[in-house]
Amino acid sequence: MLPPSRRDFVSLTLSESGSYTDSKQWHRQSCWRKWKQLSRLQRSLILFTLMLLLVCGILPNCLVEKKKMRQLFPVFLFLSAESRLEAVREAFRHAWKGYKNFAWGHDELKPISKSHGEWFGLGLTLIDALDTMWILGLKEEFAEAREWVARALSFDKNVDVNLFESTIRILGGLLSTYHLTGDSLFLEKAKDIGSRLMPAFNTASKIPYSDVNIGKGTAHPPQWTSDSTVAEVTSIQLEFRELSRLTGDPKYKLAVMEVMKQVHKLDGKQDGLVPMFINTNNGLFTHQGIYTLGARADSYYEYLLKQWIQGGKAENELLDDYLLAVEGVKKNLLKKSTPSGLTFVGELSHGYFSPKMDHLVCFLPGTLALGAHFGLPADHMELAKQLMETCYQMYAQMETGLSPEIAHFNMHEGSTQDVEVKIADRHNLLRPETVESLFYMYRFTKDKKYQQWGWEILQNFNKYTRVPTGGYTSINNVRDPANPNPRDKMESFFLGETLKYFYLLFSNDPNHISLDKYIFNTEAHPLPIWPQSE
Ligand code: DMJ
Repeated sequence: MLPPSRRDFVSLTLSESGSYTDSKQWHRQSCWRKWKQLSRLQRSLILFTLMLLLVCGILPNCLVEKKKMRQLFPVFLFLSAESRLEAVREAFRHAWKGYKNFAWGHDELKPISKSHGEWFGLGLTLIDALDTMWILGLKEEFAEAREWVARALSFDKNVDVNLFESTIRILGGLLSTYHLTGDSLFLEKAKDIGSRLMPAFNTASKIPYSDVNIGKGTAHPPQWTSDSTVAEVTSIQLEFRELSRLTGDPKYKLAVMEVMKQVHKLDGKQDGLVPMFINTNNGLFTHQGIYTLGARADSYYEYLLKQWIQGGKAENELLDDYLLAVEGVKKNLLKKSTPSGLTFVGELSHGYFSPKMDHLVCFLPGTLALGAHFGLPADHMELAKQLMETCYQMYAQMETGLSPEIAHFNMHEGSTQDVEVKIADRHNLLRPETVESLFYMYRFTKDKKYQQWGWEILQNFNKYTRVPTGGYTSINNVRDPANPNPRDKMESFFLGETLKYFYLLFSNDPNHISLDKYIFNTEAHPLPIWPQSE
């Protein structure tokens, strides 16, 4: 027996003969009948094919609200790799235009006031951006900048610089540019700044001071304390070790490895997690009991792993400390948010957990993935994937699609929003950490969603931080798309790191700065992994 619908169809067919005069109406009815004649499977197939055509743009675009489609079918909307790479080059050129016109040779561009800011007075943005230009293939821009380094860059200046910042940005930038280009100019400049930074290590404990006068050869702690920051004294090792290798002079390496040796043995850690300060007189941790993977501790963890990789995976103490710290993170700092169950890394203060996570912590998925790539436990990669999702959500859940500097995660039952942002934490400084981790995650998994997430972020930087007259600016409020409130500063790491990681994320060539040959310092400057024989 026919199902009821078929019976309807049969009766309709019979009544049709000779009674329809309006051909359009007849055609419609006829199509409808044919449609109803099809089996459920046939109808589903046709619907699915139509949907595909629609998504691929064969049917008119206006039929679909693009944004909705992007959310539903992101896989169909990938742009070609080349157009994304070109978009990054274009962003770089735009940033460079502002720097060149209003801040040439100075540390930072102030794109709104069309002026510059000075920190050390050493052309910080220009040096930080050298290897980015090389990697992006921006030859003209690179040539101009090289000219400035050759003619105008002098470290013979009566100026106080921060040891950590000038090591990772200037020494790191010069060393990596030397390696990429083979141009000895950059090595000479690296030797010059490296040796001028050495007075920082002349302390009673051999834990370096935070500040050095590179003209006078004197060093000192900040005015208000004799402490240095733990992340700062433990994240200069990749650069000084490489300087020793290149110069054949062991003094640089010995100085920074002494710091690692001492920190390795120190009391005051909790399950491998370190406090944020260390005293330069007695070499002990201070302000104990506070543990974070964010500001003042972050790159300690990153450099444990990276030194181990740089040195050919032979320095077991570094590996042991890294593995212990990852377990410490899991045990003490990892929680899930409500309602979505995002895994996040909070902080511990004298036994109390705080669901606060700095954007800086978003280096962690990339570092965990890098470790897993070099043979560390597979569950590091699983954690990396979860944290990567969280870091992406720190962007996606904001009204501008840009992450705040600090997020607080909800853990209360019944919460409707995972991420909350305090008013003082709503700024975005164009930081790189999430894009950096997306780059590692894409390299190791080949999962296109990481490129797609990065693409969304780049578009939001363009929408809310690009200054029409040149440059990009930090903003004060990621929650207000109508008034993100520019801060008038383009940090050097936007060119040194953020745009470089965008470019490498969108490149499908794993040999373009191969992660088996290079290790990125914490300012995104690639340094060679030493050959096993060394
Ligand atoms: C950079 O200078 C480095 O990435 C550092 O490790 C952390 N802070 C900035 C970028 O956010």
